[in-house]
Amino acid sequence: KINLTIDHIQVSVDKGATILEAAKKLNIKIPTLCYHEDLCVAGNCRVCVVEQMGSDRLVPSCATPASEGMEILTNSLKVRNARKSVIELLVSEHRAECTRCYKNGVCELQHLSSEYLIGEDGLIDLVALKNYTIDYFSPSIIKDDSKCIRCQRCVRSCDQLQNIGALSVAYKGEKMKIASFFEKPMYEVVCTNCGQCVNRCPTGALIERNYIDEVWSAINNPQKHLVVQTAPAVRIALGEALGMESGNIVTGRMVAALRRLGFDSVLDTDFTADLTIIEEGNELLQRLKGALVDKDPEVKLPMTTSCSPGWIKYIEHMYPQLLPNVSTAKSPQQMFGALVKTYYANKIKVDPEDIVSVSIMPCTAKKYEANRPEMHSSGYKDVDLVLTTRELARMIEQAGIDFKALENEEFDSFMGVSSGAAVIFGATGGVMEAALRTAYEIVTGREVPFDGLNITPVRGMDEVKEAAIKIENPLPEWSFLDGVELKTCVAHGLANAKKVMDSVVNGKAQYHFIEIMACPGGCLGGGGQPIPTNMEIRKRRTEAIYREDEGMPIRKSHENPEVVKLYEEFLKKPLGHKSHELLHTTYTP
Ligand code: HC0
Repeated sequence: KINLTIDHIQVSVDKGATILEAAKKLNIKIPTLCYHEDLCVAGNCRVCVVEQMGSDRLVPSCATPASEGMEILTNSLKVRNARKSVIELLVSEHRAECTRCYKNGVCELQHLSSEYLIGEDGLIDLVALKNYTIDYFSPSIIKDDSKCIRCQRCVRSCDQLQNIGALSVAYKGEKMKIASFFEKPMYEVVCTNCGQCVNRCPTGALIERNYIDEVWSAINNPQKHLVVQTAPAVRIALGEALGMESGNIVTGRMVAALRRLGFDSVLDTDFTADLTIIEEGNELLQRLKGALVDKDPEVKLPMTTSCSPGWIKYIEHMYPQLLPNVSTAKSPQQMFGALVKTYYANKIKVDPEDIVSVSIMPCTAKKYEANRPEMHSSGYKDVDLVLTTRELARMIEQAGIDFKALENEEFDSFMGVSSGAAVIFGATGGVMEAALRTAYEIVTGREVPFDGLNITPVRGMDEVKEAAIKIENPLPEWSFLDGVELKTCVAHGLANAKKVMDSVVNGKAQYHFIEIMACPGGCLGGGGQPIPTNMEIRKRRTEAIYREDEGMPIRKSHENPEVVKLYEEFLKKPLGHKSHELLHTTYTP
């Protein structure tokens, strides 16, 4: 242990802990900007400087390890003056049009500027002297260089969490900026639209492209029938953006709020998450048969999941040779969109032309996914508008709804009923767990041999997780699987996806099925979720997801009665003609 004092208070920390961490232990808040708990330390903004007594230096608390006998002052006049100068400089380089900024009220620089009483005096508007670009071209993310304070949190998010490097530091000195490859628009470079940079940008330099006004216009158009679907991970995080603690499940309140906002049908992406399991599970079994029985060289294993659009864009860029390994099943969002304008439109007797299909997603890449040219299989754009969890929270605030006071309401049917297996899609390992619950039962007629359906080896925040299930005594139709050990792997965050895919490419991994989610923790850590994010918050969201699953009356996708009915009435059978037309696709490099 290391003993030191901070603001004259004794504290002991483990060797290697920083001054910032030691101060946190005492509940002393030191302001930070370039620091983020999920990322390595950069120490470049100097906002977190503190005074080390006995030395005339100020040191950055985020980058300085605590040492024995240190005496630290976090709020001396010297510290305050230095910090204020740093903040003044940052503000002078930042286009501070705060009242018109999307991040107004939630900008970390604005907050510090207010805390340190940065007035007009002495401020030089350096932004006016510079050329800057605003990149509006991506359907997911807006990058506004005039608001960038060059803290590089985005660069580190893209590099360390996602191993992509779509953003990096370009030029030096006053010309230094955060740029994409050759300063091309984000949609032309390797950016996967995951939004992890947006989640960690302290200012309005990187924000989601919002479609709030488009949704309000549609709601207020009496010709239009507004259908909304909500992703699994929204219901366990939306409350955070509306003044609640993390880890609250707000499914019923969210449904009530969506009705109050004016949506005509409030439905659930979880319904098509269950449907995805039926289609994808059957596809896996079909591939296993093709590889093990027919020995067909065209059949590719391991099969990977396909529901995370950031992952799809990543594999298209980085491992195009492995695209045949990706499940052809569309994501639940897109299956939902294709069904809404065909099956559902017919059921409620509304012309699909008059339906506006909106989805609420924890994800910025879902905006891009909905715009992909493949996603028109209903004959229309399957999903018209995608809002993030944050955008929905803003609409609820705009409408003056007291979210905490809402009574729980139920989703509409049809396409509103789901299972616990669908809810856990929102957590890393959830799609795998849901798939195994169903696939094992299809093959053996028995429940998966895990405690109460909980397949714990695929749960949790380990970077790469593996689980193997031995198939014994299968039903006659699946006798070729007798004794086969089904090997699975789960990774979340694209840096971890890279580790898994490299091991597939070099032949070291012998998996049958791999789940990849682009974001840390899975969709619950998506780029459209409430800010801030850190491991602690993601863990609380994860616990909430599994609580929601445990509390559901149905916990296996194949037992969802609405999905069963959908097959009876419309699709007829998994992987059938209609399914191929509406629910499957292929991706090209
Ligand atoms: Fe996900 Fe999904 S689980 S990708 O993370 O599969 O975004 O929550 O909606 O589509 O269902 C996100 C979350 C979804 C889809 C589902 C899948």
